[in-house]
Amino acid sequence: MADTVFSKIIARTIPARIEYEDDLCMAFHDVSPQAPVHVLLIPKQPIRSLAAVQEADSPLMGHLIVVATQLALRLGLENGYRVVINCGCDGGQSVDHLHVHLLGGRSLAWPPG
Ligand code: DGP
Repeated sequence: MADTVFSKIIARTIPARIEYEDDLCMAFHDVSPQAPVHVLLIPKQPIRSLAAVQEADSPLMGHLIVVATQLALRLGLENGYRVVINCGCDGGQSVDHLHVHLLGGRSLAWPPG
């Protein structure tokens, strides 16, 4: 898989506001926040997109969701939040490294554009 901006953030060759890190994943603040809290959670393993996830990735995907809920608590999103994974062109994915958006801190409209 080609290097993306997110692998460079994992390697710390470009800076990011890192909020959380463990052996499997990293969370950092989005450079272009769409809500008062907008954190991206990425696996360190470079999976291209949600469409590339395999059965064997189930524990990793579960871990990402659990960490997202813990970050939501830590970041004060007690009124609720949204967890989004954009996939492919029509899904609005712009970086080819699977990432989970955690958005909150305001009331979020539905449906998305
Ligand atoms: P998506 O459209 O779902 O692929 O979201 C990609 C997000 O990544 C988008 O909200 C902007 C964010 N992003 C892109 N480049 C960088 C970067 O260099 N640093 C950080 N922190 N976020 C980035």
